[in-house]
Amino acid sequence: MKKLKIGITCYPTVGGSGVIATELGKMLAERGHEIHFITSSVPFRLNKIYSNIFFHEVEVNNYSVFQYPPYDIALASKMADVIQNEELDILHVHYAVPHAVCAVLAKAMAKKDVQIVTTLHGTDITVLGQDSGLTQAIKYGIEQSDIVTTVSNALKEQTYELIDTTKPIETVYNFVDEAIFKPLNADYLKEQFGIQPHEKVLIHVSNFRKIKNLPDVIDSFMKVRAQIEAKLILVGDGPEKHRVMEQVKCLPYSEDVLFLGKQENIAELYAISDLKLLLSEKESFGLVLLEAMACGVPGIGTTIGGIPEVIEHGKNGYLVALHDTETVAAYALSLLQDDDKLQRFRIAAIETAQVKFQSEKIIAQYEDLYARLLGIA
Ligand code: GMT
Repeated sequence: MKKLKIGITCYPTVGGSGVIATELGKMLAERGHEIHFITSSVPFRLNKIYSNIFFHEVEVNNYSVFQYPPYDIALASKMADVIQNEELDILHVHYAVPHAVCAVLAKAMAKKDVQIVTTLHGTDITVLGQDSGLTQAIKYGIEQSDIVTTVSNALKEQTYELIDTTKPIETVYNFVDEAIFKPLNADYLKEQFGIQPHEKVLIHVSNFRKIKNLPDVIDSFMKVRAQIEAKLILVGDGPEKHRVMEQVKCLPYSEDVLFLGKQENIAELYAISDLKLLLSEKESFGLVLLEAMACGVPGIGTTIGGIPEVIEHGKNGYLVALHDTETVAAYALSLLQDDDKLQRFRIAAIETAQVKFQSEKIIAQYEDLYARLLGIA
């Protein structure tokens, strides 16, 4: 395929959408495309030097005349500069607001025929889409984009439910870097965390927002722990963390819940884990589930949003109704008390990650979509 100049804008801090945007940029660069990240800081997963990846920092000066720093205008202005100076073919933005709206404004400012691709990740629709103060902007960003994608079919349907639009939307699933998320041996970590070799390990990774439903994760674990020796590893930080810590303090087996805070080498933590819990109230995809699966850790997730597109019930994990912690515990025990079954689920999880969500296949889907837009298909 012809090598393209592609601009990428995302939230560069920790979060699934930023991870996907960054990994996409890295993998496109490995295929020879020239990538220009236009973000407020270097994306956190951009941890390697590439000669064909460039970073354009969006700087917002907080002049006293402004009541609020004008980030969106600064971003649009920087995008317009990059479109013009670098002669971008594609500007791929992640999130409808503000990024798609900024891209549309930037294209008008730059007076260039750059093609805008917008990927919706979930929170921008399922949370922001319910905010009447933003609906018009989200609809505008979606409709003015040249192509819109969602990370699951469920998110596509939710977008049509919440945003009154007939814009065609395509599903392009998330993926992981298989070179990082793969089965590893990290038994030494078990010892460091004081986990006995025979103890089973459950893991939850999130940004501890309310929608991640941590109380059910704790409750499910306590039910499991009442039956078998196990530990729960909680990775991440966020608004609900303090409340969750307080909740755990008052429970039996509180010493079996380990709060690890934010961690970078999550694959090593998956290497010592047997089961992943993601019991969210809202989840457009659940990238953390896929990361775990790629490392050989099956998951139990709620029948919410895109989770049923990642977990195949009874094969690579289990699906449960929201707040049904009895069933979560029953399924967890059925796996953790049967090594052969757990092994079958582990293998199936790896296979799902490697086949259905294979990165090469997904990157090729994005390339096809760019080629279609540029008429070079
Ligand atoms: O889950 C979060 O709170 C972070 C959020 C984001 O915007 O980065 O994640 C969303 O995008 C991820 C990547 O596509 C998805 O895997 C998550 O499911 C999605 N989160 C929600 O829908 C709540």
